[in-house]
This record gives sequence, C-alpha cells and structure tokens, in this order.
Amino acid sequence: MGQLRSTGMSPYSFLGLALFMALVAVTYAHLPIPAADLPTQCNSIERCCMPTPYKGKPAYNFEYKKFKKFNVRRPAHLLTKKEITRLEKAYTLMRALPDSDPRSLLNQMKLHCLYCDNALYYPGQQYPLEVHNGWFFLPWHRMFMYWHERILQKLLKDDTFTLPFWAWDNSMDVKPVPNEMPAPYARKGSSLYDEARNNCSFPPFLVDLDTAGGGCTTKTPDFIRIQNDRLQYTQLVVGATTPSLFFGLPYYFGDYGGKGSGTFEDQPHGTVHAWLGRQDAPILGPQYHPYDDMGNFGRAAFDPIFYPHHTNVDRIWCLWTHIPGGKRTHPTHPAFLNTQFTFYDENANLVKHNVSQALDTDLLGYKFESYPTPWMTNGVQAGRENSIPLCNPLSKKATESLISSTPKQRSTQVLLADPITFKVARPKKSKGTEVLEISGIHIPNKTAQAHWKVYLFYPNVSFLTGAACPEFAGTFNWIPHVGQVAYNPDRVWRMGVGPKLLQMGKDYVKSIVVTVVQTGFPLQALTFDSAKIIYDNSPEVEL
Ligand SMILES: *[C@@H]1O[C@H](CO)[C@@H](O)[C@H](O)[C@H]1NC(C)=O
Ligand SMILES: *[C@@H]1O[C@H](CO)[C@@H](O)[C@H](O)[C@H]1NC(C)=O
Ligand SMILES: *[C@@H]1O[C@H](CO)[C@@H](O)[C@H](O)[C@H]1NC(C)=O
Ligand SMILES: *[C@@H]1O[C@H](CO)[C@@H](O)[C@H](O)[C@H]1NC(C)=O
Ligand SMILES: [Cu+2]
Repeated sequence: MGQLRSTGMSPYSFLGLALFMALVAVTYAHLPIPAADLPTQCNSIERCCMPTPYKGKPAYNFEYKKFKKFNVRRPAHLLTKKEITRLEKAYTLMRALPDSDPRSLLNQMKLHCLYCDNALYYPGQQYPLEVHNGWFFLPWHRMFMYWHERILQKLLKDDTFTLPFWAWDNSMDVKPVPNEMPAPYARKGSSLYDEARNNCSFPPFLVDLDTAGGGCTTKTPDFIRIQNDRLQYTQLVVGATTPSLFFGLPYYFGDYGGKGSGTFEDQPHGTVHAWLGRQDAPILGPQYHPYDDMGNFGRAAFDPIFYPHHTNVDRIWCLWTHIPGGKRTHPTHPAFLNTQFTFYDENANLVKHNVSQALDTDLLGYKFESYPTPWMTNGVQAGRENSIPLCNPLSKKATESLISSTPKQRSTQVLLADPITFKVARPKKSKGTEVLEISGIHIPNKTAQAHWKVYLFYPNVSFLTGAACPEFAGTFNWIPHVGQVAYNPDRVWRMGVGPKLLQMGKDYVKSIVVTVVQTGFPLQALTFDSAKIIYDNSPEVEL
C-alpha cells in the first residue's frame, strides 16, 4: 500500500487505491457463507471434527430429489408398533456404524457440534462459524434433519422411513400425553434411549417450557399446561410477527458470533434442551459436562431425542408461516439465501446445500401430519386469544401514573438479583413493526451464562410464574459454548412491542414500562447501553 501514501496520483497509485477500496468493500460487504470444506477446515478443541482422514468424493451441489409421494412426519407419541420397531432399528443401525463413518450417531453429534462450537475456520477469517444465535438457526437445523433422515432411510433400505416429531408444544390433557417424553424414547435398553438425561424429564413429567435449571420443578401439571400455551403465544405469535423477530438477526460471513437469536430459538426451542439435560452428567464419564447431553451444543445431537425435538422445531416453522397477521416469511437478503452448508449425504459423500433450497418443505418431499396447536390461540377458543386477564391489571390512570413515576433507561442501571424497571418512549408511528431493542449488552463474565426475561407494565412480577402472564414479553439467553471465543458486542435483543401492547389493551401509551429480571445462575452484573423503540421492516434487514 506504499503507493497510497505518495502525493502524486500516478495511474499505478490510482489502481492501488481502487484495489484498496475493493478490499474494503469486500471486508465490510455482507457476504453469504461459502460451503465449508469438511473435515479439513475443522479445528475443534472439543474434538468434534468429523473423522479424519475421511476421503469421499468432492462435494457436489444439492438438487431436489424426485419423489412420487410425500413422506409424512408423524407425532412421536402416536406411532404404531410397526413404526416404533422401524425407528428403533434405524438407530440401532446408526449406532452400529464405525466411528470412521461420518453417518454414525457419534459423528452426527459431531456435525452439530462443529457447526457451533468454535470449530470451523475459514482461511483469512478470524472467527469460527456459528449457526446458532441468528437467522441460520432454522434453515441449518432443517438441513440437518433432512440429511439425517436420508441416512436412516438408506440404512433401513426404506425410502418411506420418516422421522417423527415430538409435539412438546401441545399441552392438551389427553392420553397418550403429547408433551411428555415420547414413550419409545423413554424405554431403557432401546436404541432411542440416552442415559444423559435429567431424571425429571421422564414420563409422567410434562415439559416445562419455562424451565430455569432443567428437569425437576414444583409447578403443577395444570400450571405447566397453561404456562406453556401462553408463553408460546408470546414467543411464536404476538412476539414474532416478522422474519427478523422469529428467525433472528443477520449473520454474515466472518461475523463474530451471532448478533441475536430469534424468539423461537431461545424459548421454547432452547428450554426443551435445558429441560432434558442432566445436571450431574459428569458422573457418567470424563467426556461429559453438566447438562449433557441435550443441554449442551457439543453433545446434544448424541441423544436420539434431539431429532424429534428438531423436527418439531421444523414443523412449528412451517406452521408459523401460516399464522395470520404480520409478515411471516423468511429473510430475503442474498447473504441468507446464498449461504451454503456442507453435509454428509446418505452415501457419506459431501453435499453443498444452499439455504435457498431449504425454505420449502414441499420441494424437499416431506410434510407433517396435522396435530392441534392450542398455543396459537393462547390456549383458548379462537377469537378469544387476547381475553386472558393481565396479572397486574392497571386502570388507565394507574398506567399513566406508573409511567410518570418510572425513571428513563440509563446505561448505569445494573441488573443483578433485583429486577430493574425503566421506561422507553414510543416514537411517532412509522412503517414496519414496532420493536423494542436493547443494545450494548454488557456481560462481565462471558464464560458464564446470562439469562433474563422482560415484562411490560409489571414491576412487581414474580418470574417463576410470570411467563403465563400477558405481560411477559420475551427472554434473552447467553449460553457460552465450550471453547467459544466470541461474544458479539453488536449483539442486540429485540421484541415486538406493537403487537404486545395491542394484546394487552395498552396501545394508547406514549411510553412503555419495561421490567427486566435476571433468571440465570450465577447472577451477573448486567448493563445495557441503550433501550429504544425502532421499526422492523424485515424481510428487508441489514445490520
Ligand atoms: C432426581 O435426582 C435428584 C438428584 O439425584 C434427586 O434429588 C431427585 O429426587 C430425583 N427426582 C426424581 C423424580 O427421581
Ligand atoms: C447456491 O449458492 C452458491 C454460492 O452462493 C451460488 O453460486 C449458487 O448459484 C446457488 N445455487 C442455487 C441453486 O441457488
Ligand atoms: C466466569 O465464569 C466461569 C464459569 O462459571 C467461572 O469458572 C469463572 O471463575 C468466572 N470468572 C470470573 C472472573 O468470575
Ligand atoms: C403486583 O401488584 C398488583 C397491584 O398493583 C397486584 O394485583 C399483583 O397481585 C401483584 N403481583 C405480584 C406478583 O406481587
Ligand atoms: Cu441446535
């Protein structure tokens, strides 16, 4: 770059400047992630690289497979005896593959681990690839389920084999119970069983979608049913009316960790993981950490229940696109659509799969059997979604007086054991969805977890039961992975304020009153540089 410092602008220095500008443009351009060269690009301190030396054919580009009939993914708790036998056989075969085969269950675990745990380094990039905490969470896991299913089909020599889904989102009080661990996965000795699970995640315990420390809880089954429906209504319906809120924020090639997960990724998806993890897993062996298997990125996909969990995530994505209201599509940025991920296909060959080729399940050849989703209407009759009484009912006058007595948000306000409450002014209405954005999130110890929940107009909230209240507005999770280098300082937390205020009957207010409660352990001294209301115009989004 010596020429740039010379004063005369010779044709050569002009060329140098042009090259320099091009380089700057490339560095700051928002580029898609190119297909990783597995396994050579992997360098994982968790030892989750795929088997080396593994020599397959060169990676090929994915093309949709021709098919005659859709495969139908069925609820795991309603499988027939024959379907259970076939499912168990599939995992027996997968477990029997040698560890030199990238299709073995251990290597399927490693595949998930290497895409999120500080393992994939691109030449010239400083930070490893991360598919969580951002907009790739949904498409990457869809691809993973797709290739996992094709591998099982191949092992069974049966193209009609289809993964089941675990309907943990359904809280109906019926038998068999949809939101407990599906029976085939709970049977000791089965190929679907995993030892590293919380003892309170086995039947008859119901999934607590608001779990804090996993498994065991003092909540009653009736409370869990109500809570699960209502918190999903907030997280998946009113709180997720745009692609940016639901999928999460952009993640470009070279980024430093995720910029912010979608509502769905944090809760309920993340809480199902946390609920299953076994706190005392290290007693099982030196390879285990607390909350393995499902509670950690590194080992989650070793538990066969990972797969019906993620097919249910996939199903809820499909269902979400048909919920009326809002802009329920996928991100449309070229960096999203043209990102390619590398997988192992059913023949253990490498395949490059574009995100744009994972957005339509019809083209991928599968559907989901229909099963009720009471959370979509807040657990009540359709048309009465917003009839749930507030937990902190305030008259218009009391609301105004709460607003005037609440201080404005300050960056010096420290969130520790006591909740913090502040107000945020609403700007003039504009195009798009009204969203609360908290940015400049300081976590003093980034190798420890940090979790908080947000409520509107509810300063005296009890967070143990608060997620069942209409005032519940969202959740933030920072879950450091083993060996992770990156906490993205540009990470932000967002929630859809406009639709929430409508639900609460408070769209008239000029400021909102926000209460943040820290729910994690250990408690950290968290601060936020700024909390403001912005307008989300996704799918067009650049950050
Ligand atoms: C689960 O394990 C914990 C710790 O060993 C124990 O305290 C608890 O009673 C167990 N719960 C059940 C339901 O087995
Ligand atoms: C997939 O992505 C690559 C790299 O971004 C691009 O060159 C290719 O055209 C895309 N293919 C399809 C089918 O979209
Ligand atoms: C940060 O958290 C980790 C994990 O909880 C802990 O081991 C470490 O001691 C903490 N560091 C500091 C400086 O508190
Ligand atoms: C909060 O205060 C309101 C009255 O302002 C009361 O109705 C409600 O029960 C209180 N909630 C909790 C969790 O204390
Ligand atoms: Cu995952």
